[in-house]
Amino acid sequence: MEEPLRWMKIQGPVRDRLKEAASIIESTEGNVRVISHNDGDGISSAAIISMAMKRAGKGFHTTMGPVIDENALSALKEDFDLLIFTDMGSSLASPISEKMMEMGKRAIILDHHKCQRTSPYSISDGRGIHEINPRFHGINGTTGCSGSTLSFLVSIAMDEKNVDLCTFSLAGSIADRQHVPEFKELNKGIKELALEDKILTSYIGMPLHGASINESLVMANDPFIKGISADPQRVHALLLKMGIDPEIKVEEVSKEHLKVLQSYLYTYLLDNGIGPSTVNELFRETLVSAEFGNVESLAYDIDSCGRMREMGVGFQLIWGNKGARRKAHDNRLEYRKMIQKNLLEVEKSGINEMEHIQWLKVEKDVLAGTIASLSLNYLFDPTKPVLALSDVEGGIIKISGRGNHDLVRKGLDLGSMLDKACGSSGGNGGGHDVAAGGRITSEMMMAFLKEANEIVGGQMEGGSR
Ligand SMILES: [Mn+2]
Repeated sequence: MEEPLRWMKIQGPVRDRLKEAASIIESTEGNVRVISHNDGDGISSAAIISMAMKRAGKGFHTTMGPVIDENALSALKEDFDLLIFTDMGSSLASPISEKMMEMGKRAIILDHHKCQRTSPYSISDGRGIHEINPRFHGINGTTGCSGSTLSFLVSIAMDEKNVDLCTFSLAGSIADRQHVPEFKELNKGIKELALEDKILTSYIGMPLHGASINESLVMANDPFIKGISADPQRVHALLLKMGIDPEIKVEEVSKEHLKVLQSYLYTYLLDNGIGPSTVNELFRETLVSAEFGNVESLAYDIDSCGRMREMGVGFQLIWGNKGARRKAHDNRLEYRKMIQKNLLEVEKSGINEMEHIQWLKVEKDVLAGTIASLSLNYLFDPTKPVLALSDVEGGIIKISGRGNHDLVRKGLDLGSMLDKACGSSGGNGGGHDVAAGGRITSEMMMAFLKEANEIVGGQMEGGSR
């Protein structure tokens, strides 16, 4: 294959900026400090760029944590010559720039999050920062490019041999849910490169993740198959009835058997009132690595390391450590169990219905977003967005709102709703149309819900306003 960036048709300013980032790294003689986000995309971004530096013989030190703030920035020690931010940095470009000028050092920002500016910071502008963010180049940073995408593209700009890291580029994008309903823009180019180079293979099918076909159905949360998931006896009987040995690996199930099982589940989910677009999204392209298995499964293993605050385990997994791989898989199982326990509780206790929204209380605020989204898609009325409310310290309620693409098409914008409704309850909120969050004080809860209900009603077709 010709030079990968050219092959993927990554040309013009984006290609120039990737190449420039590569040459900044190559020209750095001293230590490189990498600071990345602590989620699945952040861990993958960090592991990819660190591997590229190791292969290039560079000295580096990598940390992963929450998105850095100005305090953490001012506490930076002068123990590096180049600072690289991955999966974060664009929103703090201005203070980072000041800090770099003060220290006389350089920084690279590889970020895909929204920011207020319309053009990137550049070293040639005297800002001390070389910033790459797809949003400055007409590429969708929410769906077409993650932090890992950028880390990977800089890595292959450094050396084409790093093309094997494409698996983790795609895993990072999956962790940021950029694969549903399909890979787009830069992610799509990388997927095609991976298939063309035979690093990955693909088939169309439902996501089934687990050590055995049995485990993959018992532990299924997305989809949560009401009446089947979490019921080992029912799963066992169902598989036997289809002539499938429950203990074999998903990859070992014959094509014919897989077809029988998947068409059964397709019909079952539809018959149980699951929205057709949710069911259709389940039947998507699945990527498989000979070494790392199902790439979506790999992505969730890495992501759950972030959720369990064991980012180093996810990082080591990507670097090929077998023990870390087992530990990451255990982390995922533990996380899946926690989610499933909460889903079963929610299924039992039910949801509070209002005219245009539904809401429930979730004890652990870190699970709220996931529980909101899974309850909407698999447990309750898919035509009303779900708000999950969690009590956190100081009499504060944290809110996670989740919708789906059908609702967004009908006018739902949870980001603007939470901005408004939290704002008039003395709190704050915001985010995307399909997923957003906010905070209010607990005594404002009822007033907030009433206004949230009215705003959503107004946004949706046939609403009350
Ligand atoms: Mn990200």
